[in-house]
Amino acid sequence: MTLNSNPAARRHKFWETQPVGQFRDAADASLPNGPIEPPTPLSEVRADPYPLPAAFEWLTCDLDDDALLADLYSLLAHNYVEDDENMFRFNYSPAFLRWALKPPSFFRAWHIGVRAKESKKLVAFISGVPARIRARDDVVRMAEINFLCVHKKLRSKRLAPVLIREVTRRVHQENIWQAAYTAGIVLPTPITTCRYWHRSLNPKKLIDVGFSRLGPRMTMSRTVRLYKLPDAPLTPGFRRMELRDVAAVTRLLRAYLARFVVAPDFDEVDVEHWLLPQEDVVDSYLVESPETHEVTDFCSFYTLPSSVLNNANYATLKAAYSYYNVSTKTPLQQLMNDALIVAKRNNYDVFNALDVMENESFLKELKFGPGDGQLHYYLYNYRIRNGIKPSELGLVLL
Ligand code: NHW
Repeated sequence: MTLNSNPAARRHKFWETQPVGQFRDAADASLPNGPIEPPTPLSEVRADPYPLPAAFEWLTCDLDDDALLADLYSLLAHNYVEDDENMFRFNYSPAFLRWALKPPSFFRAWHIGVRAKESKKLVAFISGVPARIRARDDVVRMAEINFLCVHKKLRSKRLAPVLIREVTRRVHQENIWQAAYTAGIVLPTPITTCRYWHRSLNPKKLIDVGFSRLGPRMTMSRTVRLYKLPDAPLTPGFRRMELRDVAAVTRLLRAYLARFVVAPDFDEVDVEHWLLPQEDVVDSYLVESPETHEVTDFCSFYTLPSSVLNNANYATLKAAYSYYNVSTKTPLQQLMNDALIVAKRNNYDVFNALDVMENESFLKELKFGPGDGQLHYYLYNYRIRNGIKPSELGLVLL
């Protein structure tokens, strides 16, 4: 082992100053669960934005402005998350960004850009959206922080801590003191660490772009046969969710999410926003019993393509990401098989799922394979001693 190859031994000049679980406290059983520090009086929350290097200025983003949205799309499309081998980069669509960043009661002040004073070019971004997240019996108002991005040319200049401090300040101004976020890197301290699993829908393309490899002793035609799916869903009464289903889906989802240690506290307004289908953004299906017309099961996925970097034949991979799924009558495995079928029918190349909630129960059976990246989940200013297992987590962040 080389020095500091253990992430917990690495110094974190910024994170060591923040109210998050510190690695050194991991063994301290006397620390209580819940908020790490109490709220400060609102009058003591810093009134002015944090200073930026002289060439840059803050920009509160109006995502209803198509030109600004296009700038944000472009910043992320060129500078956001890549895989370890730099073969793929997330390519969140403009419509997706609007959906992700403008949920009910969103705060415009939490859509924070940094631009060059002279050229007005957008060079960095961070965002928050409000959410109610339950940790054990405690429903907490939080910010979900996402889309932290610094232009490739401005990396390693400690801009990220400035963005994080600024979003924290603006969240505090709304009298909110906790946050949830995920990252592919290890920071102090994950509440849990999940793995992505991938189910090939278009194996030939996935192999051509280097996303997957032909298995040992496998030919392309055997691989294509292995992943073949029926043309239409198999479960009677399986159909797309509609506006009239919001109440039934909310009931199903609330009852289901109550089983997990950390999960969102969704009401009907949230469900309408986060789960009602929007083309190429989010898609949801349910099973309505042909006899009783009761809604008994539900599944959903969101659409997040990745740019394929440096491939002559393909520019993007169309990926579906498992979102929230609830089974009460249809076995979860059968429900998810139908989700795969509709994703395949809608030309997705791959269906991804984390090992959260009860997903482990269908991953292997439905021919998902484990990915190499990990996704760490974090809470800001909220301690969950000893963390939780992925299967105890009922939260999917975009
Ligand atoms: S995770 C996706 C993050 N984005 C990307 O990976 C895109 C590509 N990379 C970049 O744009 C989903 C840059 O590399 C970024 C870092 C901007 C990531 N989370 O400026 P410096 C999210 O968006 C720490 C948190 O020199 P850089 C969730 C790092 O540990 N911290 O780095 C976002 C170090 O601090 P340390 C991260 O490479 C959650 C410092 O930044 C991080 O030029 C945010 C280095 O800064 C990450 N992903 O820019 C937290 N990556 O202490 C929200 C690096 O270790 C917290 N760092 O020295 C809650 C706030 C709200 C609270 C409300 C009460």
